[in-house]
Amino acid sequence: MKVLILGGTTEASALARALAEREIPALYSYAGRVSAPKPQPLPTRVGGFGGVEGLVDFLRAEHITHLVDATHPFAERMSCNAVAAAERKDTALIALTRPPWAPQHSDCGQQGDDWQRVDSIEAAVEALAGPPQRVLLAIGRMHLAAFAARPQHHYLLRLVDHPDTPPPLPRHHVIVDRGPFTLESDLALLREHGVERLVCKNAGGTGAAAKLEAARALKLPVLMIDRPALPPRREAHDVQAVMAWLGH
Ligand code: 3Y8
Ligand code: NAP
Repeated sequence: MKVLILGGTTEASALARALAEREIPALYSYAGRVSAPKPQPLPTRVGGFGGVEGLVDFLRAEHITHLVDATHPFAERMSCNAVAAAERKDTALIALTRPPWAPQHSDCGQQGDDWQRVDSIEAAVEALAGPPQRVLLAIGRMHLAAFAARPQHHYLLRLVDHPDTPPPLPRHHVIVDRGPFTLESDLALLREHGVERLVCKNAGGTGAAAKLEAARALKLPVLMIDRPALPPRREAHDVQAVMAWLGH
């Protein structure tokens, strides 16, 4: 058995630890999106494979028997490539993915979450029409340019790395931080910057959920971007289920 983890999430790191502890032969893969990805307890490769073909070649060259797609729910192209490559190479595939977050409804007097759900980054930009607001844009770096269409807002940007070029947003403030985040730090962040609205992706999981708890406490509206639809594949929601699938 030899496992390849397509990583980049809190759950992928937890799986890497579980495999390393049991000394199961495995490799960890990052896309190379950030300057210093978290070190892993497994041999790690960084960078794209070169599409489906490249991934098939890699699976063959490294004698991979089990492919675990533990990428983020918005890593749509990687997940599609994993399904195609696993099919072509007849490699066993499982996705380790987190259930989407759901809004909490009002109970025992506490007001429910105030979510507006949209189905894409572009729809989120559309929804930001209207008078200037102070907006926490917690969607990372790759899709900031789309929000240049709504220059009236003041954007608080949380990025993993300092941007190499200033974001195309006339009014913004950059915070460099990587998760997992805590309720305490996200409450302080929202208060300190007078945030009036959040924009975020429905990542699920625990690493980025603190901002939603903080928004709930401060009764702030959330513009929630639903995750893209992915091709059908076997899915697990926790490390134990993946270990069981691997026969451990
Ligand atoms: C390179 C590798 C771990 C993994 C930690 C999780 C939690 C913190 C929440 C906010 C939201 C965001 C962003 C986010 C989270 C975890 C997890 C998660 C969101 C690292 C990492 C890599 C990346 C890539 C990066 C993206 C960006 C997205 C920032 C490591 C830290 C916004 C997604 O600058 C860039 O180009 C950044 C790009 C893809 C999305 C975007 O569009 O910009 N993640 N994030 C991975 C690679 O190279 O393969 O160093 O750990 C991993 C983590 N990011 O082990 O604890 O599991 O989700 N990452 C989102 O969810 O909206 C931050 O700020 O509240
Ligand atoms: P993506 O758009 O689905 O993938 C684009 C290309 O990046 C893929 O086709 C592949 O290149 C390469 N790639 C992506 N993930 C890879 C991995 N783990 N190992 C090797 N190559 C990878 O992916 P993304 O949204 O840019 O996400 C990149 C990474 O950041 C992933 O590891 C993901 O888990 C992590 N991440 C993403 C988000 C997010 O919001 N998207 C949030 C947290 C973490 P080739 O076609 O050349 O093989």
